[in-house]
Parts: sequence; structure tokens; C-alpha cells
Amino acid sequence: MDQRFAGMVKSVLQNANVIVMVADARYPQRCVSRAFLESVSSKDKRVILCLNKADLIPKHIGAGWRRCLHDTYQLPVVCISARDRLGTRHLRDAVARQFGLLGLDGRKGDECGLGLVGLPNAGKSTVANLLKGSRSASTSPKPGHTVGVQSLRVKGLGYMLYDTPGVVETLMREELPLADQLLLCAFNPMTELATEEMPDAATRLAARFEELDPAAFEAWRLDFFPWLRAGQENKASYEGPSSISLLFAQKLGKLQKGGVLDERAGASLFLQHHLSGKIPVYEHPPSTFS
Ligand SMILES: Nc1nc2c(ncn2[C@@H]2O[C@H](COP(=O)(O)OP(=O)(O)O)[C@@H](O)[C@H]2O)c(=O)[nH]1
Ligand SMILES: [Mg+2]
Repeated sequence: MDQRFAGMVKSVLQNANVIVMVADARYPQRCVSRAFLESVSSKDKRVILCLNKADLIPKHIGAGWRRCLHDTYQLPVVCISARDRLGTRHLRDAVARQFGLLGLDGRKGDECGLGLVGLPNAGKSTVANLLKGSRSASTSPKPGHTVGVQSLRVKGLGYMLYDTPGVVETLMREELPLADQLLLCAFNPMTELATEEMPDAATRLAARFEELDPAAFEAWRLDFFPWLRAGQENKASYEGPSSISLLFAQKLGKLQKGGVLDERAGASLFLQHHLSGKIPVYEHPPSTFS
């Protein structure tokens, strides 16, 4: 891991005793790295892994990941949906237990801090709101929204909350290949990519879905593009990841002048579809753990 990055993360977390690493429950292995976890943990800092967006996966998958990641990293792991406020108690209990293990108790006037780290769009600000119980950390559906360090003192919480600043989020994001940045919605392709870059991005994302779970990706395609079942000759067909943009263009009737399917428009629609969480393809925990 790059020195600049490690230094930046350290300075953000210097006042945090407990660190909650927020990861997307759909693709936990792609968000969590051993090097990162080692760089944030120390003798006097405890890390909790929080798998968020559990509403987008089946319960047994979340439970499988919880066991697997706990065994791999020897850390407390909670699986929650910050948006739907599910698993709140587990998260609060885990936080209280870790502060307790450090011998810290906000009620005794100890200076306690809780740091939220994770990629852009993992749901850190939503988790902050959940912990606070009201809305004052601003959240946004646009990746990369939190710009400066946000520290929040919350009445009755007994600790300060620190949200990851945008600059650290950006560095975390840049450690990943573009396909994973797209998969994890770690940036907004609608605003950050040029139209001509959209088809390539769509192909990379579709290729990731193929790798993660080809059967689930196919089931979604057959459902979303019903003509693929019947194999209609006059319509776009699926010929691998690079054909996904044309399928979207076909479905939405996006044509260029001359009646050819508009691949760029189709690509942009596929990327948006994924940003809104509508493609039910997720990473499966290793079978030995399930
Ligand atoms: N489906 C789902 N979406 C969530 C959940 N938590 C956050 N989000 C959405 O993810 C996006 C990013 O959330 P935000 O808290 O701003 O993420 P941050 O960039 O890590 O601070 C927003 O559109 C949230 O509504 C969740 O539990 N489930
Ligand atoms: Mg945020």
C-alpha cells in the first residue's frame, strides 16, 4: 500500500479508538484487504467489519460471509442494512463491546472516538446516521459525496464519530481495478466517464458479473431481456460481456441516426441500472464456510 495513503488514513483515524470498516455485503472480498486492515489496527485501536446493504443479498449469504470473514481476519463482523435500519442492535453492541475491551467509557469522561472507513458509496454516512439515531451526516446516492473530515459529537452517544474524508475515499478507490470500482459503485460513471468510455466500462462490469456468478447473471438477463429466451433473430443477442450495451440499447429502443443501436446510450443505461442496485449478482462465500 502506498505510503501517502497509509499516512493519510492514520491521520484521519488518530482520534478513533474503534474503527468500523464499512464494506458492501454483496462483494465483501473486493472491499476488504488484509493490508488495509493491518494498517488501521494497532494495540489501542479495535476494528469492526460492517457488511452493509444486506438488504441486497439473501440472509444465508450474509451469514456465510460473517463466519468466513470472522475466521479469516479474527475480527468482529456484523451484517446490516443501514438504509433499512436492520442489524442496528448488533452494530451498537459490537461497538460498545470494543470500547469496553479498551477500557473506555464515554460516560466517565474518557475521550472516545469512532472512525468510519470504507470506499465511497459503501454507506459510511448512512451508518453514521444509524449510530446517531438522527440525520446529520449528509448522505447522497452520488459516490464521493463526503468531502472534508466530518466529525460529529453526538449527544448521549459517548464518543465522537469521524467519517472518512473524500480524499482518503479517492485513494482507497484508486487502489482497485476499474472493473471493481464500477462493481462497488465507488465512483459515479455518469459524471466521471466520457460517453465514449461507457461501452468499455460496461463490458468490464459485465465481465465481473460473469466471473462472480455466471448463472445468476444469465438468469437476470433472461428475465430482463425476455426476447433472449425465444432467440428472436431481428434483435440483439448476448454474445458475452461486450454485447451488454447493445442489449440495453435494444430494450430501451435507443437508436442512432440510420437506425443502428446506440451502444453508448445502452452502456450508460446498464451502468445506471447497476448503480441503483438492480442487478442481483453477488459474491458467494467460499463453500467451506457455508
Ligand atoms: N440498498 C442499500 N443502500 C444503501 C444502504 N446504505 C446506504 N445505501 C445507499 O448507498 C449510497 C451511498 O451511501 P452513503 O452513506 O452516502 O455512502 P458513503 O459514500 O460511504 O458515505 C446511498 O445511495 C445510500 O442510500 C443499505 O443498507 N442498503
Ligand atoms: Mg459519505
